[in-house]
Amino acid sequence: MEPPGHSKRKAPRRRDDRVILHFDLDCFYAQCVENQQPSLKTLPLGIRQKGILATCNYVARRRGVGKLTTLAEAKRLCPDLVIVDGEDLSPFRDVSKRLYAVLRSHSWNGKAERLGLDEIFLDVTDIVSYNLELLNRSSLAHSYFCLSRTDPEQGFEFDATSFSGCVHGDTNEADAARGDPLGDTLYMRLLLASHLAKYLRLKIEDEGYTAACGISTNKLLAKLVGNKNKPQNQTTLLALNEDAIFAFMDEHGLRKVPGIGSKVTRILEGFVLEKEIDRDMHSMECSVTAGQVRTHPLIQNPSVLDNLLGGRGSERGLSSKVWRLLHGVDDTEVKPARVVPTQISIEDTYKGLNDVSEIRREMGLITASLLRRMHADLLDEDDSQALTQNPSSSSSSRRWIACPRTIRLTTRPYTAPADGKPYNWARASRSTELPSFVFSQSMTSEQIVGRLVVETLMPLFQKLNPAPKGWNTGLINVCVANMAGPATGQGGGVRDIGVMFRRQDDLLREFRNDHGEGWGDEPGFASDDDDNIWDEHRGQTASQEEGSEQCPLCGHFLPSFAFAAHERFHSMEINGD
Ligand code: TTP
Ligand code: MG
Repeated sequence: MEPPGHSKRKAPRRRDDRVILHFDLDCFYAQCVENQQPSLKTLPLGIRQKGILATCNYVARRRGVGKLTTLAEAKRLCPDLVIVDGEDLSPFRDVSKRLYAVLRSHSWNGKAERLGLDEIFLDVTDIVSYNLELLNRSSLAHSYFCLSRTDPEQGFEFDATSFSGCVHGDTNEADAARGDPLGDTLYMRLLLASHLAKYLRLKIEDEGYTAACGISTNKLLAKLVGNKNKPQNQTTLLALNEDAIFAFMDEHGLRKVPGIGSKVTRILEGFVLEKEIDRDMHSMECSVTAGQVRTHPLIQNPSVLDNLLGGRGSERGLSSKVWRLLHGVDDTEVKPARVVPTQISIEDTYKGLNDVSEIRREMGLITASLLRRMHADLLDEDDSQALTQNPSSSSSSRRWIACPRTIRLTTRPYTAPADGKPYNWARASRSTELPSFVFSQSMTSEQIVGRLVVETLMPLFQKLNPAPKGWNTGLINVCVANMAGPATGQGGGVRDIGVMFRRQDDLLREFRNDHGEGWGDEPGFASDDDDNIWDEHRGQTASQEEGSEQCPLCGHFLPSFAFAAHERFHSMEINGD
């Protein structure tokens, strides 16, 4: 019998008309390094950033080493671990961009969304529907998958009587559908998508990189199911009815559901277990499953969640969003491929800089790296290679496809772990117009960097840090943003650039409104920017207990020394470059 005062349990409406692929590159930084030094492929390899391992290869993982392990712990677990410095992100960004281009080039509808450096969502609904129409019932085993509407030569042969890769789900349902495969279009759409996913993974492997892939009907399910078989594998979620989707979702720890943050987890876990949860005990682990919340007798609809999660300052729509996620419902679209990044930023962290010459030197290094990034990302594709190799020998044929109008300097003081103070997240920023000499074709990169540091960045630094000394600078970030069409006198524009930059303006507005200082989406998950539950953490300062602190973005608890690498990781995801 239903408890009094509660309406009937009602699942949110779902749509299963899309097919989404989610690619996650295996041990990404480690693969990049292995490709530079192939002899490392068979050895346990860790990629170091400021005292922790940002990642490690699967040889090391089999020896017990994990992501975000401290160097000392990793060495203890695996004494012969090879450790390579991963501070310079440029090679990772370059590979990320190249692999994204490979996947994006196969999209028909342009819906190819990059998340951080190594995850990509593709909405392949249109390609799959087209190929479903083409299937020949009488010879399914010898089917042909068309990759182009106009060129029938582009495609591959496949066996449409079975899935490619692993399948997760209800095999009884699958058997029933197999009796009349074409009778169940959802089954067949997922089956076709599994073959497309395999083809695309092989395309990535041609470039030297392996990935895991999840195949389902929305981003949430595709991302979750892709984790089932890693590395170098793929999993299709065969959940052909609502109950099968609930069964899949229910088994996940609450905190593992992308979009459910630590604060929500803590409240719901406390409610289910009927006890106060110590917030500092929280990590990505949670003893309560999504199913325990979804099926809780007192949580029958979002209005009950409202009472739990609502309250002053809570995000509008949070409870219905959590309710939908618990039921495996995620209507967020795969965002269209971005032609240019909304902004480019480079930063580094320090153990307290106080000397002006040190500040100037570090600013120079960051600015040089930023300029290289601008050349790679904002110059016409065909020409960027030449410019990257020799930026000072520019020719009039090279064009900027976008010109940032603003330069922003951000700094933050250093907090030593031993200080016993909460980690200082308070960044301060100053912006100004980006000088036009940055786009000069007659100056060398060194000259541009030199002028930018002296004429623009050091004055901004002085405004941000007016005291004559004792700055104790712990972080410097230089960012160019506010993309505009190509500057005049740069060899002309690009066709349809107006459309491109109207989109840019929208993206920038979104970014500025939601995340003033540049923080954005949940790590590891793309949610609608205007429907974002991650803001719950913004502005909080974590208390320092037992040497660990909570990331205000994802709620993950980390040792203090791990914050620099972790923060950089978030900043990459937000910048999307
Ligand atoms: P992940 O996809 O989380 O990790 P991964 O690709 O190394 O391993 P997996 O096979 O499990 O997918 O992150 C992608 C890259 O981001 C990773 O190679 C290193 C970097 N990274 C950080 O710099 N800091 C972090 O806190 C994490 C989690 C990742
Ligand atoms: Mg990965």
